[in-house]
Amino acid sequence: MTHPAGSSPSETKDYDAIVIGAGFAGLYMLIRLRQLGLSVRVIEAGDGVGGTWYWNRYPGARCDVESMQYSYSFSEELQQSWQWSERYPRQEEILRYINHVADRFDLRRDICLNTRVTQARYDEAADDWHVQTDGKQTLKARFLISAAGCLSAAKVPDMAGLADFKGRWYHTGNWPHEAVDFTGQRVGVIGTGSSGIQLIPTIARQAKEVVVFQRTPNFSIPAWNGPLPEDDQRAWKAQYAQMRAKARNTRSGVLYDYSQRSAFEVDEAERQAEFERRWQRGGANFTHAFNDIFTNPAANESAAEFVRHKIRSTVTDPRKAALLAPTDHAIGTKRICVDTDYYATFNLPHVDLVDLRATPLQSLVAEGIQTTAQTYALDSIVFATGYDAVTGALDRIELRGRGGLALKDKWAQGPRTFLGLMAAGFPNFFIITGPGSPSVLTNVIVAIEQHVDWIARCLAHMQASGSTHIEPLASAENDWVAHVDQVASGTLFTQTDSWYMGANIPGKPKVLLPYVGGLQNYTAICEKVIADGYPGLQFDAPTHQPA
Ligand code: N01
Repeated sequence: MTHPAGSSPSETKDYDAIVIGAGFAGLYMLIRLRQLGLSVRVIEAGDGVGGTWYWNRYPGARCDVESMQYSYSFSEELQQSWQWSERYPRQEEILRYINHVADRFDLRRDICLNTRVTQARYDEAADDWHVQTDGKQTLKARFLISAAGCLSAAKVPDMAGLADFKGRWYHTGNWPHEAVDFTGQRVGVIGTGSSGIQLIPTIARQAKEVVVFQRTPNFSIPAWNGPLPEDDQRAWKAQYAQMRAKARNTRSGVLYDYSQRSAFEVDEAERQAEFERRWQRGGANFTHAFNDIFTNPAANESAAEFVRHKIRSTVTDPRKAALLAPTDHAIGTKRICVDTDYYATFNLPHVDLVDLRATPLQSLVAEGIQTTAQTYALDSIVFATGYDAVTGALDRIELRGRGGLALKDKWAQGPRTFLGLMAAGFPNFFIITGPGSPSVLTNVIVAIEQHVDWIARCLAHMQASGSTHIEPLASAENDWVAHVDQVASGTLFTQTDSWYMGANIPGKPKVLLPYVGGLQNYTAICEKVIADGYPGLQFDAPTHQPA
């Protein structure tokens, strides 16, 4: 039975599987679990489906993967029938698409909205999971599957004086559902990552004054967004299956133009021409101009300098231009941003840029933001300050495995998983796009479908062999963690303080959270595990005594 917004079942209920989250991952997992004949409950904190795209409704929110690729591939009818309107999809359009999927596949009856999982505890005797929600329900299930998302635990920094601020404040990842009108307002924006870079030009079109508080500048490539021509859409659809298969066989799950050349196989003029060609095409394709941009500091610097030059030639005020041009990290080692008019926005007379490195933010005060230099009077403040990424959503649940071990404690020195899918000591528990899988370095829908399909195939194998218990061996987990670390150490990613490294969260261990070995290589490893009969996984519970 569907539980409408605000209501929830009160009795303790048993299911075969409980899925945490009704975003792209949770919905597809539900479809696959139903196909296996399993009873499923999806628990969703929001009062609608959509996950990240339900919460991120800030002005200008848009995906930086192109519409034709940022969608499910599991249903030919679905991908043929859905019409995208723009090259890069707006948040509203993605949310409409997700809702369409929920209706089309009749998913809502197994989704409990407005309910947050607060605790999940593995019961060794029963070999099942007991799940507690904020609605004080207790649900039991053999399998627990996290579809809680990689960028869902919004992080408002601990800032002195937040409670004193007399205006209104917002976080991009938890935007109000009612319209927010900044007309005539003085708005402060803290944060210049992907969210801030999308939001700042949009707010600047409305507000009387915008003050951007920047700690670290980011590299951004223009989107050159526009309507998606009908012909392009038709061409994609004519060969959708082949295009999807090709995308799955790339390192990021996106059909970029991946160069096979080193930046120094060509001369300076050709290198610049290649960067220019990609700049004119727009989007994250830029960082694939040469095959050594993520591994060779000199190759990376040539790409970075090209972008810095673009910034300097766009932003007319030399002070702002210098502040906006990143020099502290290799391009692409923080998530590359894709924008519409970001740099040009700083040419508007009512848009100011404050360098928090030179004049650190001291506190919020009743009238606005106080730095070491001055107080900025503001009506509203927007925190575009990001997420406790990849592990944050799970850390916020009290999730306990064998012997009462908390997942948070197990991961205290950095996440440990087998394939990013499972954790030793946490039987019958799967994580979709977990740490140690390609996740946030990919078109996440491609990564989600790969994980969900793998989990469904694994469960089908268990059904066929009559087993009800699965758990990775500690040795297999150790080997995987060592491989993830070894691949990471050959890249420039580990040299940058980014959310990929957990560096944005005080106290979080600095570990490259996603697997950087490429989606296609990762998928091949997962396929081999299936083909070889699931080595590294133990089926059936030695501690479980059937009644
Ligand atoms: O968050 P971020 P985001 N004082 O962590 C600053 C995806 N996404 O929400 O770098 C002052 O990238 C922080 O500064 P610093 C995408 O994967 C995709 O923008 O820590 N500043 C930084 O500038 C993306 O990467 C899309 O020095 C503080 C900013 O806040 C990911 O989500 C759109 C601060 C946070 O940047 C996260 O992006 C949006 C403090 N105390 C998001 N704390 C698209 O598809 C933090 N900052 C287009």
